[in-house]
Amino acid sequence: MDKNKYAQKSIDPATQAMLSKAEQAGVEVAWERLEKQEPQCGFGLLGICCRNCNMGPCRIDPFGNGADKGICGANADTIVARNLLRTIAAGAASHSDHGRDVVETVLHAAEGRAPDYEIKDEEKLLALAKELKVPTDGRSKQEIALDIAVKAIDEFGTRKGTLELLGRVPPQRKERWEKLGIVPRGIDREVVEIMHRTHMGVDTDYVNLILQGMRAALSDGWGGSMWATELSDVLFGTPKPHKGVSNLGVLKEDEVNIVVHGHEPTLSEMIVRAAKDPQIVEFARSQGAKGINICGMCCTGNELLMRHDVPIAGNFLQQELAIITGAVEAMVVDVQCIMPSLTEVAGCYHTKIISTSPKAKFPGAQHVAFNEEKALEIAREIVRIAVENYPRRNKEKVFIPAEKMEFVAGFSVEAILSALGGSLDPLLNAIKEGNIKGIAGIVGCNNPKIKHDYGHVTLAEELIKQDILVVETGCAAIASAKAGLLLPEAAAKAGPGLRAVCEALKIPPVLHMGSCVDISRIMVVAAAAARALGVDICDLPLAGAAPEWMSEKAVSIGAYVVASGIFTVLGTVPPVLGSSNVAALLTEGAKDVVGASFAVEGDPLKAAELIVKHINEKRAGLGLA
Ligand code: SF4
Ligand code: MSK
Repeated sequence: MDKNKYAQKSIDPATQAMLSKAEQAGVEVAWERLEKQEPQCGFGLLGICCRNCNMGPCRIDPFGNGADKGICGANADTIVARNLLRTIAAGAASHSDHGRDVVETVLHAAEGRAPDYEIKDEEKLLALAKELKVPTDGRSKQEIALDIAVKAIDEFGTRKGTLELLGRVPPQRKERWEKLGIVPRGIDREVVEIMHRTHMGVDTDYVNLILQGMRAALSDGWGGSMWATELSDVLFGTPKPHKGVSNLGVLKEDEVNIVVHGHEPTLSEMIVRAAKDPQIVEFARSQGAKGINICGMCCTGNELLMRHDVPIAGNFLQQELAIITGAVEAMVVDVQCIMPSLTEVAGCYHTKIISTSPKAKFPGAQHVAFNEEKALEIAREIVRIAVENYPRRNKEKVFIPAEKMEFVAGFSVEAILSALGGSLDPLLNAIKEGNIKGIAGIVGCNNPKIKHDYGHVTLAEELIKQDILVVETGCAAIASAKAGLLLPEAAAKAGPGLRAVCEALKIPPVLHMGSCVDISRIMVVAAAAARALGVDICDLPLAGAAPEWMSEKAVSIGAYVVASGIFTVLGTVPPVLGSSNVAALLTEGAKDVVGASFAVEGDPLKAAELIVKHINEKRAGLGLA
């Protein structure tokens, strides 16, 4: 076996071992499919192809020898900006539709139509009620939850102007948005407006287009995504720090392995409950298994590990590899980041792919329609299907890599405040004193164009060395979990200032704050810090990074993080280089507009340098050494 070949694809030994197994078994995975796509289409990479009407498709010649306009006359600036906006619309819609589903579950639970769900975090419910001016005196938690859910559901298509949760935004930031005309309205309106403005013959001004992209993204970050986080906490409990285990080694040779994958916690929470049912456990024993092992994958996994002792099998590029272990009885999928290849890979093993959302069906998968009115019953059915599949496991095909790593996760805003003794002051003081130089959010996916987990782990290690506290979500956080960076002991890898703070608080130098929608938690901390210091978010020593991003959701995230005033470094290039004007606006001009901009840097060591420089500049701006 040419070990080096796999080491070029991933830094994770479990992934390397599974790539070898996949190759030996002749099972194709994402890395090989990327090779077959190469060289990738240059027009697509530059963002200069358009098929927004049927006079096209049109494309701009990037070398200036051929067409410099589409048939309608749209130039590269218009085409690149329109394409970017449609990407933002898709990403913002995905997060926010997830958010809407969570809100609807709370609504139905409060109405008594989803009897298996209950309000788990009454304290958070009451805090939200206060924020939203929902009366609480003498009222049951169901009555309060109902009012909150109705207010929240109205937010998605609100006709009353701006969003409820914008009360959290520092006034300086809101004023900036008002001047620019980008105060976000309901997500339904913003996404529809993007689709309208990018239709043939509507908005052709790239600056005007990009501003609408920011507005829609802000509606995701401070609306749809934030509602997903807030109400998931109300329904399933606000995360608190606790230990877990990560990587493919969490799969068990002698148990029924069920991997829950996707994004929404509503069904997976029930699957965790169903798998503990003594009758089902007994049934698993009758099938020859010692028990039932529920593991997470991607952000469904992140949602579970934030609140339960549920191990996480891996991040985005490990979904196919989990099946290739030959030890997974069922992979239960909901929405987003589920590779269409899964059913084909599963066809080589006994694994059943079980789709559950009416929004996401997969040819070759078994569909068990999720219905929150019968949530636990459906979860039991799914677990039973997996258990019945256990005797079909071919032991000769099973190989589970040994690698697994402990981690501590569950750093909600509330948990961070509690670790700090109830207020942000100790953190702000540590920043003022220079023990912590600043905070960087590392988020986003895996992408086979970047060595798997290398971007995330290298950047996080480099930043903590420089006394920068790292907060993470999504597949970035899973990468850090596998690398051991989410343990308090990892403070030994941090610079002396950060190390001392982490040791005093008994926290890791890299904090896992949740799934992709939970980037809203990072925004809440940033906004609260800015308010406490009386400055705008863009004045703070903060930065964002998405070293291995791939999804449209990541584009929406990047847009709302930058539009909120946080400098963000991307590890893979978005398709905007076909317009030097759009690229310049995003990387330079945006600073004058929203006080922050993007940078693109594929080398995480150089990305760390950019972030450190930025944080030092912001510290100087605040008069800090
Ligand atoms: Fe071509 Fe213009 Fe139609 Fe796009 S909108 S496909 S550039 S004619
Ligand atoms: S799952 S959006 S690959 S972070 Fe949220 Fe991971 Fe990116 Fe999906």
